[in-house]
Amino acid sequence: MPSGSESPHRRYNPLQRQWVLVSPHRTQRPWQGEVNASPGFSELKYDPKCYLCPGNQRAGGHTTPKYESVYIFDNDYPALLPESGAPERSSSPLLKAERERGRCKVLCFHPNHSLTLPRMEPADIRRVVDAWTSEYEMLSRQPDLRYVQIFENRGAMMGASNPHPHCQIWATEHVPDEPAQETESQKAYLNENKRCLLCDYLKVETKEETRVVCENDDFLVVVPWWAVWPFETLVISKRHLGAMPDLKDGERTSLADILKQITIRYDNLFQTNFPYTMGFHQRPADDEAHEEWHFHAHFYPPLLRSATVRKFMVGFELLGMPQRDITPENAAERLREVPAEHFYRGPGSESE
Ligand code: H2U
Ligand code: ZN
Repeated sequence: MPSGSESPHRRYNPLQRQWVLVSPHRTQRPWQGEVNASPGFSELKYDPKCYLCPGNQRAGGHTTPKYESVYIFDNDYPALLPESGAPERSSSPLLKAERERGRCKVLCFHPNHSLTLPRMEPADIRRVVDAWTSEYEMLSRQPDLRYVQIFENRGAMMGASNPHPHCQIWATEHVPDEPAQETESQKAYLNENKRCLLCDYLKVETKEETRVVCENDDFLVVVPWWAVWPFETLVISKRHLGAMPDLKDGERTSLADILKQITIRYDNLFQTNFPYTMGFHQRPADDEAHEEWHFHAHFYPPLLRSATVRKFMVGFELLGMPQRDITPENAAERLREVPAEHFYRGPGSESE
């Protein structure tokens, strides 16, 4: 960490081309909030009321079959539809609209209602990686789709409607704004430097070490220099590749392993079922080769000081720019210091 960084400064995010205000001195202000809460794990292996548990009824008369590893279905309440008419012409260019076709799917990670990624067996997470890969392949082949966004909302705090381990996949006709911005940034960096932005960033973080949380042969996890959320992390593939189908067999196993590693650390940090939104950023599925694209995942967790105290994007952050008190270096250190083994040994644990 460079000297002088205990005073307020701003840091640049080269993927989003945005700044974040860092105010490390503010962590010294008094705090009298709650520091502990219950672990928040469900101990039910099967919940008769859960629409994602094997054999149960879903909305619209569908039944979730008695699946044994992963299960994928079309979202019964899709935000996007395969067929969608063009919007009516508006009365002004300031009232712009475009058609957006797409698909929405739900992917259950495991039949056990109470398991979460950090508590799943590595071989079971590997099955999830395989399912993500074939979904990406299948959806990116559709001529009307140009982006495949795989994401997991975990915990009610992040809007997950159900504790059963699952993620969503939304595939869209247009590349959404976040990956579109990352595409432009990576393209510009490659043009200017003749090297990949995230390959270079990987070298910097490996050398500096202060923001590294954990790693394996094929992936590195850092609290990025420009992190906005207190314990935000970036999972970067060590090899330059653009999307899941490019992963070799061993790299898929490594991806499963690194997801387990980082989510265990998250749970251990506040000894809770740690909420987050996570998702993969992959090469757009349009007609271009996208040599600039470097596969990665973002974890955006809202928790700040304990299992119940979260960060809100309000005030200056809504009106001006994002701001953080705890430095990325400090967040990485705290995530590194927790044990690599999951703290929870409840009746829902696989290891029992
Ligand atoms: P979230 O927990 O991230 O909200 O994902 C659950 C999804 O499951 C959600 O998008 C869908 C919701 O539309 N769903 C069904 O497809 N069928 C149901 O019977 C209930 C919920
Ligand atoms: Zn369930």
